[in-house]
Amino acid sequence: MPGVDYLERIPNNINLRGDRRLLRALEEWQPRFLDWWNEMGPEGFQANDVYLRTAIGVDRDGWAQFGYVKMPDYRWGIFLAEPEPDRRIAFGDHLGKPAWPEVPGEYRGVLRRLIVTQGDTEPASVEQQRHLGRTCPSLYDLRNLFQVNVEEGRHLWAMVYLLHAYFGRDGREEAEALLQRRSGDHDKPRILGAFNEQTPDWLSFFMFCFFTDRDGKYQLASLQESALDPLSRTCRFMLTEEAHHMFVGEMGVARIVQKSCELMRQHRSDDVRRHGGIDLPTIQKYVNFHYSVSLDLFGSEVSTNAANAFTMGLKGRFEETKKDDDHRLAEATYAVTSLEGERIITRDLPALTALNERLRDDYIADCQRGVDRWNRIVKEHGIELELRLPHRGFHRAIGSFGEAKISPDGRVITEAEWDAKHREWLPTPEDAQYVATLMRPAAEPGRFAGWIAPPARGINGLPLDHEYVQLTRKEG
Ligand code: BYC
Repeated sequence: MPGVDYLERIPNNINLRGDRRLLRALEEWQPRFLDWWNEMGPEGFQANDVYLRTAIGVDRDGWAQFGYVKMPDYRWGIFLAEPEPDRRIAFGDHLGKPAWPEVPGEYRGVLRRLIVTQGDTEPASVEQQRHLGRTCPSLYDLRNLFQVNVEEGRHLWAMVYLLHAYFGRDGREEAEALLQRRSGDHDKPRILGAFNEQTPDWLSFFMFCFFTDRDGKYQLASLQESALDPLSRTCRFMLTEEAHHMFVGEMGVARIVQKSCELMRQHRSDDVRRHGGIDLPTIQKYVNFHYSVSLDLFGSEVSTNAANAFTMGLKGRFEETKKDDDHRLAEATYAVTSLEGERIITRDLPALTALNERLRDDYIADCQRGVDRWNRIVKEHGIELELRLPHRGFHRAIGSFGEAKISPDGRVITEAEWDAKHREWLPTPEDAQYVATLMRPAAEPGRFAGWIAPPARGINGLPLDHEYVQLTRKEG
């Protein structure tokens, strides 16, 4: 356990005790965070014991701690990955120079904005998911939801630490504002589009963890390359937590697909809804929705913001250090697919301004690998249907495609065609209503709702019928 001070009010591995000013600022923020958590965190389960994994160290073994915790008592803290000795800047104008221990004055504004944008998504997702506990498909899933939620809460801590430690009064104000905005709120919404959408049911939750948390993976991986060493180390540790969220999403959808296929085989019928399952065409519509709003999170295809962040050394590419080029991209080009007039075309553009698109491409390839794994389940059941990622231009709000209507198979279509067809492509209110009828709690140990298959194994080697959330001791 390298250097984690776990007994402190704010567990940390940054020697917080040695920085009185920062300690005081964070201790002032802590009760406000807890107020936010109690108001906007998982509704109705704050007094229950949950079998959670808590970070006690930043190495691989640091995750070995499992135990029952009431969520408000979770040890939210500040964990940075171990420093890399003599770390050098891997890209941009400062390539090869030592990584920065502090924020350079000239980059303050841009860095603050990146950190605030990242930080804002974390509480947003907790807010989006706060009602799901009431309709859990099993105690196993309920516990996973809460694990994801407390870790998103900790990711907020990670960004708030950076704001308090490196951005003075502006940072403190931003840290406050992170607790003030609310997902979906008309007057004070969260910053990015996907984080103002609703997560009303567990199908949406699993899709969100698969698609939207995966944006988190790619954004954090790019920020991990940052010349600002504390940001890099913070993101490096966050990425270890992010992996579990994507696992929850991928497995959740896989288990729904599995159950649907089982029902189709058992009843020799495609009409899975009659038998209490979620049919594959409905799953496809949810894929279309969550994938497209998550694609928007990468920004426009051509972005001077992204180019500047790269040149300044603030945000790199995915796996920057593994890339075999000059890491400056002054001359390089990159193939970008976008809408020009009425046509979708792919052209080589300056690689620097195409960085958002490049990251989106990495993300798309990763999503496809997951979809392929879902399709293997379908195939194993002898069913002739494939889930597909829609075209990158489908149902987009940000970037060139935001200005047009694109079909899932990548045709530029008229408003009239969109109006006639979008109900086949995106979840309709009736679909959502049907999914909502399935959302009845299965909260006895070992029980699973009828629309989702049990997972292959329990948590930390425990059986599936373990009481992962103890519901007997209720709130109040
Ligand atoms: N919604 O040059 P452009 C996660 C704005 S998820 C609303 O195209 P840029 C997590 C943009 O701000 C990861 N606005 O884009 C997952 C700009 O505004 P201004 C979160 C948007 O700046 C699950 C304008 O449009 N982390 O961790 O290159 C659960 C033109 O911008 C959107 C990050 O995002 C949008 N979708 O890139 C929990 C990393 N897209 O300047 C957590 C930090 C763009 O005109 N953020 N705009 O006022 C960034 O790196 C960049 O801000 C973005 C945008 C990639 C988001």
